[in-house]
Amino acid sequence: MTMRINKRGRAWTLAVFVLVVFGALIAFYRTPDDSFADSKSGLRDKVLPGELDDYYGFFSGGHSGEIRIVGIPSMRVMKRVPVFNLDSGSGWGITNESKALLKGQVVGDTHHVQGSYVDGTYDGKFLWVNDKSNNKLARIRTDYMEVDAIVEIPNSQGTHGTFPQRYPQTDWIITNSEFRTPYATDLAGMSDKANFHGVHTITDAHKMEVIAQVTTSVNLDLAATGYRGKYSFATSYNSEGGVTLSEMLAKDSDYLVVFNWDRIKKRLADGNFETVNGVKMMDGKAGSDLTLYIPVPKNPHGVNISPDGKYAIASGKVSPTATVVALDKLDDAFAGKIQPIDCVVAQPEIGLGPLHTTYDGNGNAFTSLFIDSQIVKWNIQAAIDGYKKPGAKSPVIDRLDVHYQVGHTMASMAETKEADGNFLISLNKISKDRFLNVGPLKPENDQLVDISQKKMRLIKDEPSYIEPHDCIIVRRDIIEPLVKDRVKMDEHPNFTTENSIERDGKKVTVRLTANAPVFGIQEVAVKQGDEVTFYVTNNDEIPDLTHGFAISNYNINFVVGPYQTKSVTFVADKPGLYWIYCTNFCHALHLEMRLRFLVEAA
Ligand code: RUQ
Ligand code: CUA
Ligand code: CA
Repeated sequence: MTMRINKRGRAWTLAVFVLVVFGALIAFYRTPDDSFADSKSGLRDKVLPGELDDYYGFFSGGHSGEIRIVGIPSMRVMKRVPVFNLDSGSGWGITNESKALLKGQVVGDTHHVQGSYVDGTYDGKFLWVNDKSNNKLARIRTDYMEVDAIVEIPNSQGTHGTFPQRYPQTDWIITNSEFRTPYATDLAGMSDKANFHGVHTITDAHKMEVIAQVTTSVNLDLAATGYRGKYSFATSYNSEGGVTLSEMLAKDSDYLVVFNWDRIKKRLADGNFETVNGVKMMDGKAGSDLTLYIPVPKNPHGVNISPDGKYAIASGKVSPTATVVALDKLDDAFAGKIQPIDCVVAQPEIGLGPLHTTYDGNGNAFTSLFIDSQIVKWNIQAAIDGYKKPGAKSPVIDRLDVHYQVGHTMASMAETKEADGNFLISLNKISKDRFLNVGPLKPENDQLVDISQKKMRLIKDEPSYIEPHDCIIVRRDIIEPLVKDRVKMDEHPNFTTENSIERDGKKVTVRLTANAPVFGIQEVAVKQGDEVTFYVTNNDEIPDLTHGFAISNYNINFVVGPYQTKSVTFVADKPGLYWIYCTNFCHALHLEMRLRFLVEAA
């Protein structure tokens, strides 16, 4: 009996042991829906050491004033490109070259990075980004990934939505003024709300000069352009013309404003415009033949065009709906054959606080829901089929919780006709408990999502520094072949392969070469009060070999990439000996790469 029990006990123990081991193995190899494991869809969502990413992500940096280049799917931040900000890592805002572009301002608020287009997709050559705070538009050349032009947008405040022409190529860039302003400077003129207006600014993408502005009585928020080069779009949440929150929320409906490019071009050709502060200005207020005001419920924010070019989708922040506008109806609406509201072909209820919509290229839309903290996936055709049909099935296919309070969302290549439906980024404003506590100012949480299957799958959390608003995700093969390892040396008029010190009165010009591990001059002597200019050329052509140039106690610090030339001009106001040194670890003898700067007391 005892023996039998023992035998049976042993059998049970063995059975339990086998089950536990088996269970553990299953648990170990199982891929739960929410895990960070590789996708069942065959999408590569891990990038191992030594491997390269599949996409370039270009993220705005909000009030950091910069933009960032992020590898996708790894979400590794590979580079920060200073735009409107001062950056001591690169010397942006310190060199003469960058100061000439910044014009004394070193703060910015970048929201919307966009790329240059040919025939509805990226050509990879340029990026543009707005500065909402100082009302500017910057262009970044992608061969060097550096800003090469900044234009000030006059008559505009809250310069926000930004979008390039998509077809036939990017010749125009549009920007919207979110804040309405008067041009008056007397108190009565400034106080009268009737004098306030929004402006839709058209900038020449090549010359980076403002071409024209179209004014509206309403504010203009986010921007888009169509795929036929005929129309641009702006949401307006302040159709009330209010100046306080309650005034701006008074009406149940605001607008999607459409701008007619053929008619704007005709006005320009005919000279049919006013000139305000040097800008050609046209009246696009309600009733103008330049604009169409399509009603959208309440306080809309984002507007995004579907990759097939058929629809504009705008969402009302305080309405749980998305409004689908059929772009093939716009010609008839501008011709007066139908009413603006007749362009609306669907208005599905999708959730609370809808902001921005992106696309997978398979007829599905993905809208960020700020209040619900979700991305909602819905089918555009299903929404159209069910429009105004009581009891129609919801077009919603899936919902994914994001963490938390998502602003923008963007899918891979989704702002082009080549939307590929692979990845989606959810740019969440609040990370709350997702990362180690780092003090009152927490990182944001940029989440990567696989959208290649019917159900969305969260792949990755990535903390990010304030404050990406928007991003675009561009296939690697479009950008990578254009990016250079070194600049063209003679691109800078003062590049130098020789070293010299010249004096002209109180002006001293130093031409200085940098070759690892020495600067071409070992001692520069000037007098207190001299105006000194250094032109520094990095004569090393080796990729990745960057030299730095810092002058001790003189608030000067910048880097110079291979074959690049940068310059700085300053008054030598402090007497004494100040070491100039290379800041970028370039050689085994990098620490010895320095020279003496002697300032003789006056
Ligand atoms: S705006 S979410 Cu420029 Cu949507 Cu920030
Ligand atoms: Cu050159 Cu360090
Ligand atoms: Ca409103």
